Order: sequence, then structure tokens, then C-alpha cells
Amino acid sequence: MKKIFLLLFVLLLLVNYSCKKSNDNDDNNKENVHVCSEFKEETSANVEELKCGEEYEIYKICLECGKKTVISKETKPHRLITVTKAPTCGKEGYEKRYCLDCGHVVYNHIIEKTNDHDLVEEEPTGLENLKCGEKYNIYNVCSKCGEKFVLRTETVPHELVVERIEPSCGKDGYISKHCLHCDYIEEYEVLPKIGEHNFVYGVIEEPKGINYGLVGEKCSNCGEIKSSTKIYQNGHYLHGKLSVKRADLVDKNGDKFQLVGLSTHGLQWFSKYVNLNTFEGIHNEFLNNVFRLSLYTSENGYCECSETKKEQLYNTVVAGIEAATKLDCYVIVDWHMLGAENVNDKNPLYYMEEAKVFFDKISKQFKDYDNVLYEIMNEPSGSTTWADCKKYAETIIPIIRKNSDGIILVGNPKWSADLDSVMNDPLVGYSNIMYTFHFYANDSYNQKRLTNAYDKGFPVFVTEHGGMEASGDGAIDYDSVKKWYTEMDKRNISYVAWNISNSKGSASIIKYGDSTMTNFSDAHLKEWGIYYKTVTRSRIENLSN
Ligand code: IDC
Repeated sequence: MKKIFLLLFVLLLLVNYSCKKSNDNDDNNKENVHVCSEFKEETSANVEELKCGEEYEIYKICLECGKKTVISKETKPHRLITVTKAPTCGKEGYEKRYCLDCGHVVYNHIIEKTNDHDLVEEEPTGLENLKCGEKYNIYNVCSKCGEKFVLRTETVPHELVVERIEPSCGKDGYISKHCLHCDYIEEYEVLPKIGEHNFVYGVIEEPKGINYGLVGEKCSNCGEIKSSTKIYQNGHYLHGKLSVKRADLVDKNGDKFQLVGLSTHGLQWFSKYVNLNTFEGIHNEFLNNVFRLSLYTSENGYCECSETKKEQLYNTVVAGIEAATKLDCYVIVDWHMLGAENVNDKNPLYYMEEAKVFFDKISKQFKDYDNVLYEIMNEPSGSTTWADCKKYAETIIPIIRKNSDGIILVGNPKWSADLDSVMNDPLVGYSNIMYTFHFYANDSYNQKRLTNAYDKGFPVFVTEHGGMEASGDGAIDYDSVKKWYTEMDKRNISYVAWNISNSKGSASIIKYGDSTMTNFSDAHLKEWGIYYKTVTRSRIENLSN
């Protein structure tokens, strides 16, 4: 630029000089010699519109004569700028000089990337989709630029486990070290079989306290268990066939033995509770060792229903015996004559023909079951005398005895609460006979009648009782019922509570309307059920002490 100004200055001097020179001549040539003195400047093109590098001239034009004199020749210059972009670890930078107008690049220096990555090893993902032996890469990833670099290649390993199957009789065992995920086996060793099985039936595990034990077939060589069932301290497996020794019920070893349990309600109404699952649910909670099956004779019961219904009722008794047996329990088949609606049924003689057929059939069918007890008349009442009961008993007992030596439970007048009349004229000539006694603790039953009978050597069995009124309803008289339990327990007298059902009345253990079939936890039970559970459980809990 300076140069251009200097040039312009010199040119101006020269022009001035030439104009002066002309002026000098003016004296001689005054009229026709013009001297340029005022000028304007112009360019040969609009510089704004020119492209970089295009040339133009600057003129000086005399304002008087219009004489155009070139002052200078110019070139439109670039408008150059320099931009820089710093490099990063993964990307080059640059310094670039170029023209803002035409884009002409003067230079573009690439600046090397810095390569100072901040590398972090990446956790491999998706390994679960790979098979053993497949390869996968572990990457390093730059936390700044995200660039990934293979760090190493790895192989999906086997997950080895050692499995040991003991040899048994007739079957090799093995130790195998193999992969959990594929067929790869690293080591395999055969453990040769140990002779042949020798299954022996017996106790596999003793019951302890309220915990059950196991009985079944176990191989004496290898210990393999083929089949097993639960047994209980108070159960049939350990106590076996029962018999009567003077006033006492005794077990197979001749030891005093008490049955404590629950009765069903009338099977014509509540057969739904007579099945293995329900009995098991009851048994799990109550730890009872006896169930009583109440086969009502009247009220649409066994003697007052269609043949089809009769067969169903019989099958319900069978199902009840089978279920109780599977649960290591004893079971009472109760000919539940009652006369609640049919007054004739207050006397056992009324349906004696039916009783003969029934007891013959059932005792024959279960002649090999020594856990079945036969209660041949529930509650004679009204005008029924002990003589009537005795006559009936003397008819039925021999029928049962043809098939079974099991315990036979004999009822008596006044709803089986009249043991005095029994004692005056007992049955003679039969073994394993017990007399029943029923009481409802919130009514005036004479406890002495029961305790006296026992104390005088009469075998008695409370096949039905309740803590409430004899109606099967009303409040539980705890003071009274506890006294009954104390007296009975003192004397090894067995007892069964009325009843497993959800019917109305405080005597049924399941809440009215509750539909539970297998869960007999307290939430499903009435006050009576909850309380009686503590009574029955304490029986077996005490056994363990
Ligand atoms: C009751 C039932 C009741 C039924 C009635 C008549 O709880 O739902 O309507 O029998 O069938 C007995 C009887 C027994 C009675 C029970 C309670 O053996 O069948 O059950 N009870 O009244 N003797 C004394 C009381």
C-alpha cells in the first residue's frame, strides 16, 4: 500500500510539474494553452463487483478538460483469514488460510491427532447368547472420543460341575465333571453297582415330638427308599392292633393307649370333607389319631334314602377308612342312629336288619385293617332301654366278630350317657368291647357316670363330645370342658369331638360358610375348632416330653 501511495505522490508531482511547465508557457501562449488543475478520480470498474485477482485502473480526470490520466493499475486483493481447529485424541486438527470471498486456499496445515486416549476396558455383554468355545473381543474404549480398540480376544469357557451319583444295587453310579451348558465332559468315572437291592419294610425314620417319621421299603444294601408313608408317635403303625384290657384301651404292646380325634358331621350332608386331602389338612393341624365317620341312619341317611344314595354313603365310609388309614390313623365307623326326626330311630332295634347287613359288609371288606373300630349305635334315646341296646348289641357283635376282632363300641340309653344301666347288666362273653359315653360340657351331664364306670373297671370311650350345649350350639364352657379333659386324660379315656363341618352352630369346627377344604389354620376355624386343636395337639406334644 505504501508503495502505491508513493507512486501516486510522484505521479501527482509530475503532473503538477507538467501543468506548471505549461503555465510557464502561458506567458507566451496565453490564450490556447490549458493547464489541468482540478481533477477527479475514477476506477475502471466497480471494485466491489470484481473477483479477487481481477485488474482495474485508477484514473485521474481533469474536471475542465476531461483528460483521463492513468494513475495506477490495481489488482482486487483477496480477503484472507486464518482458522485453526485443535486436534483431539481421535481426530486431526488443522490451520487453514483462505480467502473469505473466493475460497482460495493459501495453505491448509493438518495438525496430527493427539492420540492421548483415556482408555477404559469395556465389560463384555451378551455372553449368555454365546456357546462354549465361541470367541469374542474385549474392547478398550476412549472415554473422551468413544473410539474402540480391540484389547484382546477371549473364548467362552465351559462351566464345569462335578456330579456324583452314588451307585446302588443293580445300578452303576458315576462321578462326572462336565459342562453345565454343553455336552462337554472333562472327566467321567464309573462307580460300580453294589450287588442287588434288598428292600426291607420298616421304620426309616422315627417320629419325634410333633414331627412325623417315615415307614417304608428301604434297601439294606444301598439305602434307596422305594416307598414311604408318614408315621406319628400316636399313630397306628407304632401302636398297631388295639385291644381292651379291663377298663383300658391298650396298643399292640399292651400299653395304655388313648385315641383323641374328631368326628365328621352326617355323611349324607357333609361327605365332601371325607377324602384324603381334607383329612390330611385336618390331621396336619390337629395331629389327631382317630377319625369318626358318622353314617346317619335317618334324616335321608343310610336307611332312609335311595339305593344310589345308599351306595354313595357306603362308598363315603370306605373313602373315610382309606383316608384315615393312609394318615396312620384309627377310624371309627359310627352307625349314627339318633331319632332326631324319625322317633323310631331312637331305638337301635328299629333299623337292626339294615345294621346287620351293613356291619357284615363293612367288617368283611376291612377284615385286614386292624385300625377300624365299630360303633354300632350312636345314641339310643326316648323309651329305649338298655335291654333293647343289649339285644341289638348281641345281634351285631357276632356278625362283626365273624370278620374282625376290632374294638366294638356299644351305646346306651339317654343319648349314650347312661353307663349305670350298663354296669348293672353288662355284656358278657365278648372281648374288645367298650361302652360309649357322650357329653356336651355346657349342659348338665354327670361326669361321675363316666369316671365311676372307668374306676370300676368298665371300658369306656367318649365317641362324641362338645364344649358347648347338647344342641350343638351355644357358648363353650371352658371351665367345664377342661375338667372333662383332665378326668379323661387321668384315666386314659379316649375322646372324639363333634364335628368336622361348616354347618351352623358352635359345634362345627369350620366357620359357617367358609369353603376351605384343606387348610384348617385358625383363620378358617370357629372358636371350638381353634380350642380343640390345642387340646389334641397337646396330646402328641406331651408324648414327646
Ligand atoms: C346335630 C348336628 C345338627 C343336626 C342334628 C340332627 O350338630 O347340625 O341338625 O344333629 O341331625 C348328638 C348327636 C349329633 C348332634 C349333636 C349336637 O349325636 O348327631 O348333631 N349331638 O346336637 N348328641 C348330642 C349332641
